[in-house]
Amino acid sequence: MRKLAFLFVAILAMASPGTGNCGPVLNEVMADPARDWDGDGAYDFKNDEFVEIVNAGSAAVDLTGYYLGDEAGNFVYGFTGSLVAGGVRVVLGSDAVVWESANGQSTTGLRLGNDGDTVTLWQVVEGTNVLVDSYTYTTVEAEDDRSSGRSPDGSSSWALFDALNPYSGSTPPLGNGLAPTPGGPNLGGPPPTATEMTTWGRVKDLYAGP
Ligand SMILES: [Ca+2]
Ligand SMILES: [Ca+2]
Ligand SMILES: [Ca+2]
Repeated sequence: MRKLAFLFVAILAMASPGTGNCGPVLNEVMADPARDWDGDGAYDFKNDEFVEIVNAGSAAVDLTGYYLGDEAGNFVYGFTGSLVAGGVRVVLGSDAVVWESANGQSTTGLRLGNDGDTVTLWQVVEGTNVLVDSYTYTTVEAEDDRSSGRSPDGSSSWALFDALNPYSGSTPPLGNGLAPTPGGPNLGGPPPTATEMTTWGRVKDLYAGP
């Protein structure tokens, strides 16, 4: 009986992203960008969307076989390389377009609807698509330049990063007054190293002003 109880707890732990007993999970989502988040010099509603993942586990993870998907589970981006424990990786809409083009798909990007939508993270294990994590956001979260993110990285609670477009309502997730951090740790903190995220420098430039 005790063994059964332990097994149940273990299964629960595996099924709950952000409990510290897992690998990559979704960490931040921006569905309705209003500026040039991918740093290509132009604003585009599709290319400047982003989804960030974090490795919430305690060891580096090979991201080969992990995919971002839309609400129907259609893949929009395939990861490569490895991610250190606690490391974050951002996928911009333009990254998804490049991946889709290389994989013979229509180049619809991350497909983050602005009326609320669901983002999914998958791992293909021996030919089977396994849902690793999903996040469903509301239309409030999908307003100009607001992102929703785990707060802090990898935890089970989500906040609205609303510094660029403050939200004063009371529907969770509540605004925390902080800026979105594509490729950087949520809730401030030092920016990641250059090898972790090159886009971060471009994002910082956005806030530096003239
Ligand atoms: Ca959108
Ligand atoms: Ca852009
Ligand atoms: Ca972030």
